[in-house]
Amino acid sequence: MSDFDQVVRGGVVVTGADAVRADVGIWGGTVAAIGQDLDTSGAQVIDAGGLLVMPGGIDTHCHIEQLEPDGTSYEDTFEIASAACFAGGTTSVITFAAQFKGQRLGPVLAEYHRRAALGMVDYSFHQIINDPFDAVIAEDVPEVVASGVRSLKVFLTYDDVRVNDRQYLRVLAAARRAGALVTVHAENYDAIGWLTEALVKAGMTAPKYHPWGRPTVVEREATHRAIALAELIDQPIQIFHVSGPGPAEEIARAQARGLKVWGETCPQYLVLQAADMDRPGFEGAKFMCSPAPRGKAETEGLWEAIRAGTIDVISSDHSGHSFSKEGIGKRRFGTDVPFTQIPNGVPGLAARLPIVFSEGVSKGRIDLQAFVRLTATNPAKLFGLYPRKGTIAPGADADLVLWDPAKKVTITNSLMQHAIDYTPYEGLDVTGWPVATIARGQVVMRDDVVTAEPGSARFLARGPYDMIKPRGVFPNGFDTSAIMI
Ligand code: DUC
Ligand code: ZN
Ligand code: ZN
Repeated sequence: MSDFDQVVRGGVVVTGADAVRADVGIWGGTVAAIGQDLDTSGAQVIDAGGLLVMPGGIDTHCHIEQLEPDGTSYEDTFEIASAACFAGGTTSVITFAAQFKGQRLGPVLAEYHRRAALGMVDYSFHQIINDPFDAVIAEDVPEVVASGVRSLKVFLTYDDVRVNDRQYLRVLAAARRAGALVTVHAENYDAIGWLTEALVKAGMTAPKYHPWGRPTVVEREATHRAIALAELIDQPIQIFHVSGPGPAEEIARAQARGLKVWGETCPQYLVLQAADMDRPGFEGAKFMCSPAPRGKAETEGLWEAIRAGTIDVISSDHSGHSFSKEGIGKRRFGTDVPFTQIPNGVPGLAARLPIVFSEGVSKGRIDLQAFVRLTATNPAKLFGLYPRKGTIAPGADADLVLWDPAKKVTITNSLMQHAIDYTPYEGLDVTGWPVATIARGQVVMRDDVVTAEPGSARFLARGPYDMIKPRGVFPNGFDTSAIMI
């Protein structure tokens, strides 16, 4: 009788470091052994012949069932989003708990826990801080972090949710005291406001003008400022959704100086372009996200930054806004509106791994191990999930994706398995596709059919870890985070 419940047999096991032909033995939902010709007697055998066996993807930036200030929410429920994740080979997410003005964090987080527990994909949260008033900073942030939500998120732009520089400093200091990472949406609020007002006054209001209102320079400036202020507090940060080499250079310079600054990008910046928004009528709204997709040269520059390690995580920034449904999603405020009133964001939970694999590995830009690092291992390490998640090793959760590297697929919305009525990647040809997804030892997707039980999701509490410890270096030698201001 073998020591395993299941054996994934005959695949090429790929981790962030290696690619070896081996079997993976699973017992009780965790990896028990990796080896040649494991004993399969009495175990369920999952044939991986001709396939890659990789860690399930970890998507550390996705907006699932996120509430809006008016009480409505992004369209995918956790249940549907879980199906989309499994369809695309992703087995863990870090999504958002969004605070709005005047709210204490405890009840906000509790509501997101209630919703996420109804899904199937393992989850954690970034706590969005929109209103860092005294009780939030002094009491709520330490409580939220102690409960296992070890990352905060701030927006430096957007009317309803942004923090100003002084508020950002407050959040950085609170994170430093509590031992949390801060993630940042970095675009310059006033510059975008200025440009947008000019565009609207000039009658340039179609979706194609969205990128005109937020060119690279506004992202570059905010990235530089976000890093400089983090340096002042000595607080580690990750810059979200880097759209091109301009902001990536700011990150590279900070990293070269030894600062704890990391960069993330998303598939939309690897395959979409500003020109996609230049379509007749309202069609361009399908591609509107912020920062805006740029051009082909920026895409190649991004790959350079990825290969250099400046950008070491690729997440989806999945945002559930349908295109054709009246009164919601992209049409929330109608279609006869300036681009300023079209909700930002594109869906991408299921498309993330196939696009990164196809554009990266199949086109020869990165190797298999880099693919695993970018989509699973590095996000797990940066956000305190490693080695339980993000690798294939004895003791790790048996979260696996069985991948056919040669399968050619044309992306179409039904394959995405989300609640959104379109994908911005419709018609994109990819090489490489997930054949099966295994979450904690259960086969939850095979041949595009998802079979997971709603309510099987688990919260991933994240304790302290070394990677995000501050350096103890201050520009003026004075640790202001030690003082509650
Ligand atoms: N940009 C964001 O900052 N959030 C959601 C979607 C988007 O495009
Ligand atoms: Zn953002
Ligand atoms: Zn986002």
